[in-house]
Amino acid sequence: MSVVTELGYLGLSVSDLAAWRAYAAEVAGMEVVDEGEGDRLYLRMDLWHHRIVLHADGSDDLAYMGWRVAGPQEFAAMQEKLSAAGIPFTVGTEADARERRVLGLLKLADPGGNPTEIFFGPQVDTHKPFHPGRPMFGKFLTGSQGVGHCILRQDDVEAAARFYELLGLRGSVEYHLHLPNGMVAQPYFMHCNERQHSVAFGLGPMEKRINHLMFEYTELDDLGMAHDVVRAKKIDVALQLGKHANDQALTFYCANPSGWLWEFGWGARQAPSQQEYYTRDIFGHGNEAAGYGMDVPLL
Ligand code: MBD
Ligand code: FE
Repeated sequence: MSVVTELGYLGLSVSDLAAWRAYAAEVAGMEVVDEGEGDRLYLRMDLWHHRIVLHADGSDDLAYMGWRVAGPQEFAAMQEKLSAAGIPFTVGTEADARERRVLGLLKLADPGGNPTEIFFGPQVDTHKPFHPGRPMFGKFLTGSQGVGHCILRQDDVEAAARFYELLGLRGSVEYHLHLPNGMVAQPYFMHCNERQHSVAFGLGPMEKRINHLMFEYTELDDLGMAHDVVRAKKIDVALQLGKHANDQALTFYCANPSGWLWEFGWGARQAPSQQEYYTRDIFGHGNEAAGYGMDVPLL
């Protein structure tokens, strides 16, 4: 059985690379690495060569997600599993693998059409200490929990759930949120390691492939510092500080330079072994700036 073990990396298409360089370093605290290619920047969050690539190709959306499998055996078994399920994929060339800094990768699409990669063997630069883009009290929480989580566009939630189950994730609907129009939003959350969810969907129609990327600090004070910087720079906050019912992380959501959201977090609990659902968050998460697809009432 081959299962994915973490959301390992992300590629983001951006139009304003300079704004992104400043945002990633000064707001989030990520290490920006410029290897002189001109069309991209790498964002480090730990010892990996990178966790995020910013591609300056102008579409201001998710470019691809990379899901990790443990090694070459799991990589081969995953290809067999996808073939048996009739899911089309291509095997990345050596040049593709070099570009991603991995030993091997597959390229496919999830049912929402989101470019998806399955890889093994990331380049880990153990000789190069993580150097944050601004002073940090602690680190980014990655390791076996991967980069964080994202909420994706999926027109067919059931099809998306079956696809991610095939990859090895588990989960279900975790909220019934009563909307002002009388409808009930039922977002679906899935996990593949201790991180309570690595992917979620089912928040309704979306303009972009991605609504938000969540990442987590190990220290509360880094979340507080990020929040101060966001407020000082008057960056749009879509959801104010609050604590989710499912992962119980203290988070806030602010706009990134591509006009979608980054969710900054701290203190999430691990995924419980049995399914639960909730009707609201614990506290906070008040709606502030509208128009980012997060106008759902979480309280
Ligand atoms: C999350 O991370 C989230 O983004 C939403 C909308 C609800 C619960 C947890
Ligand atoms: Fe989230």
